[in-house]
Amino acid sequence: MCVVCGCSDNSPAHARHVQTHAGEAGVVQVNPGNGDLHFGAGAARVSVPGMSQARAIKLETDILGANNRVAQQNRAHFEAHGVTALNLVSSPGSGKTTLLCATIEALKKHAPGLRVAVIEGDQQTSFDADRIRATGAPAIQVNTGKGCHLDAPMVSEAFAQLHSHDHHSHDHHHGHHDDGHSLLFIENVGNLVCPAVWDLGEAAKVAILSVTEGEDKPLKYPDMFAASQLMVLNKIDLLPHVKFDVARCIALARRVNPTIEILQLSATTGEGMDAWLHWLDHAMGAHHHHHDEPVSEEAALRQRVQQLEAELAQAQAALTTGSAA
Ligand SMILES: Nc1nc2c(ncn2[C@@H]2O[C@H](COP(=O)(O)OP(=O)(O)OP(=O)(O)O)[C@@H](O)[C@H]2O)c(=O)[nH]1
Ligand SMILES: [Zn+2]
Ligand SMILES: [Zn+2]
Ligand SMILES: [Zn+2]
Repeated sequence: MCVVCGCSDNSPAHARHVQTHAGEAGVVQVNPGNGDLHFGAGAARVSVPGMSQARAIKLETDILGANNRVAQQNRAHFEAHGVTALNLVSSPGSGKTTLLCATIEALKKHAPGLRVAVIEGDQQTSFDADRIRATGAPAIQVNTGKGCHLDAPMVSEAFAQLHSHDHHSHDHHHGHHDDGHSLLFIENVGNLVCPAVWDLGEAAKVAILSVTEGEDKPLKYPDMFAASQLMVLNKIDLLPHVKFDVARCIALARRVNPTIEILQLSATTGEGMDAWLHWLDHAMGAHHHHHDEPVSEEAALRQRVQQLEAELAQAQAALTTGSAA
């Protein structure tokens, strides 16, 4: 996990090795059957050369604690401005920016008054922010350099930039007023590992998985799918050309996170976009809800359907992948 990588203040000359001395047992676990190694089996769930498990835990707790305090401030700030923030996480190239551009275009028709802004995280370049700005929506690029994820202070700064571009005389000592409801998409750095543990103050994490990546990703990178409220299965237009078992992917995602919601779509053909727009509408909450049926009844039904789907998926997973666990 990146929280503690490269932060060792101990001697780096200490090579990573099987540490069996007192207090350090279990940094690497060896499978006696085949020699496979597990470096995340210790208490810190990560191995860092030259660093004890206790120190790794302490460092991670301190760093994430500092991050989480800013994340809470972001959450309050978003709330005060009527902003629903969504944190889009995925491997590089799953189609996050393509989906965002398509979403912004679709929202121009479906919700013409709705304000949508984007914070784009990448190590280098402003390509993604440029793609968003080309749609007419405001975007701020955040380059992380060597960093492999966005953190809450970065999002705080980027939101302030959006703000000052949005209302020219935004005075940050203002009593926060309700500016009407708006959507803020935060596209995280393409990385299926560490963005899972960094709270940015978002309302929900949305994991994008494309069908070219393989259906086993939810089990291989469980933290991300456990942390996400929704999995968007993207590039379904490519299903005829790749070996990808959608049902198995869904079962594996539900094994990691039994309540995860799942949508299948193609950001390039537009298939499945309506369900995604509907999901966004729900994410924005009651303010913006325009259904005829009572919200509570529909929500209860959706929950029941999800529950049943999860049970079914678990049963299927037990049948089809039980031997691969
Ligand atoms: N066939 C197909 N291609 C897609 C779809 N969505 C995105 N792509 C393609 O996938 C590639 C990567 O798309 P991006 O939108 O740049 O992916 P990203 O997740 O934003 O990438 P990073 O920001 O670098 O992590 C591009 O060539 C897109 O045209 C889709 O639904 N179907
Ligand atoms: Zn992108
Ligand atoms: Zn990281
Ligand atoms: Zn403000």
